[in-house]
Amino acid sequence: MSNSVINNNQSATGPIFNKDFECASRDEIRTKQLEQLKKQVAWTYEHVPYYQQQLDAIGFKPGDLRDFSDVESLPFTDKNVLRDTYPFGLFAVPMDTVVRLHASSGTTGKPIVVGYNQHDLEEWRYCIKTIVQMAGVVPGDRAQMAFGYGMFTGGFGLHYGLEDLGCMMIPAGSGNTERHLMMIDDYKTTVLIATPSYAMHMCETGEQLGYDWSSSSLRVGLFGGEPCPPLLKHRIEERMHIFCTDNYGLTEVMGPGVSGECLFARDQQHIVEDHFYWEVIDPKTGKVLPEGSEGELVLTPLNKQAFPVLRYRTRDLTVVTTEPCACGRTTARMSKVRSRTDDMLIIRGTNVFPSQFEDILHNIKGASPFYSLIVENSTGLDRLTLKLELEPAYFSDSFAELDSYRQNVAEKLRSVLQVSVDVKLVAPGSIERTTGKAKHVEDLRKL
Ligand code: DLL
Repeated sequence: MSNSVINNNQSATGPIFNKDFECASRDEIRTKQLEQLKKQVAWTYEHVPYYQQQLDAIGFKPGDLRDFSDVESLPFTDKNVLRDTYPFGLFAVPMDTVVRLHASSGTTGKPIVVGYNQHDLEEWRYCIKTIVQMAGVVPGDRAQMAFGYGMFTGGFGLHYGLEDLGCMMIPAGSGNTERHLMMIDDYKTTVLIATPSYAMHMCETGEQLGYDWSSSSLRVGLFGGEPCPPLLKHRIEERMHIFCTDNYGLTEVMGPGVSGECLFARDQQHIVEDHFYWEVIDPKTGKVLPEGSEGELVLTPLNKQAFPVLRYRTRDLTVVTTEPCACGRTTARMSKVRSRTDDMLIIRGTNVFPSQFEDILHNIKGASPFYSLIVENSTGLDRLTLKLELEPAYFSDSFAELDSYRQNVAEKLRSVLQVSVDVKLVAPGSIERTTGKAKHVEDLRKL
């Protein structure tokens, strides 16, 4: 986006936190990763009986790990393993040295729970410091937290990393949008931490209250926890006059801090490779794919003590490249996670991803980023309904105008998705806003 839209000038690249590693040659990065990987596999084998049994079962001893290709023979870990060992079955340190727990939703009623010792918290702060500086955040920035401080890793995870960097943390927490706006104004906040959908909600609420975003002190959005589709990002940048950056992570391997967006490779995120070994696999066969292929991201944290996991299957789909980046970093970049392997909807035999809707709507004037998809089959046939909120300027009292708009949207969707979609246009503001992760799909067939 052009600089004129941004409130304050950004430095050209933003600071680079650990130049020695982030700008090293690919060979140096791989050498360091392999060294760490060997230690991490040994630690995990020696401290977690579950992994010891798994590796013994395939006759693999930690010393057998000589090269990256050896990793491919190690078993994957998925959410089911965490569910079956709930709550502390995978912990690798005495419980009285665990100083923090976090949790995230599991595949059944129980959450999955992870733990950190002092060492892990320090490493977590390091990862956060790495990614926020990619986004141009510097010591002295005033960072306002709009994630909840709870079992979710977003709040505390980013909080302590930013504080350690030397930012003034404003721990506002989730919800109470008007209070957030007042704080931005009164405390001259420069960085907002939120899910992108909540940031959009703040933006709209501000506009309704006559808040002038163009003269606000906010400069950077550190958004994450859910996909930030191009349409949403574009709207936020345009209306809030900030740089919208995306950062990615998941509870099972740490929380936020896995990857972050620099100011050059927009829509891609540098992986914190001194802490995470990444692989991209074919989700069906489990085979590692060549660089540049889209597939499921598999992560192995490289420096975790209390809760180490090996080859965690994230279910997130991405493409990773190691091409050098204009920002000067040489660390690998993953494309924005737009969908998960378990997001895919099969509608009358056709595969449909919610991210496809976002791409189509992005190119339709007047479509807002707020929509919901409802799937049901009360008649025995799958039926897909899109409830789409229009931008206020496009919402009209004329039935004929709205109906022709609706038909146009339905036709565009049908031609790309190859399934018919019942489109319902709804008034601005009628799709529920959330302070946390937005939920776009309601699949009533499962009920
Ligand atoms: O959402 C960790 C996080 C908090 C990351 C705050 C960034 C900022 P979980 O609740 O375990 O952890 O959810 C992890 O959320 O597997 C993705 O499917 C999705 N996700 C997280 N960040 C992004 C992102 C946190 N930037 C799951 N883009 C992951 C797309 C994301 N999806």
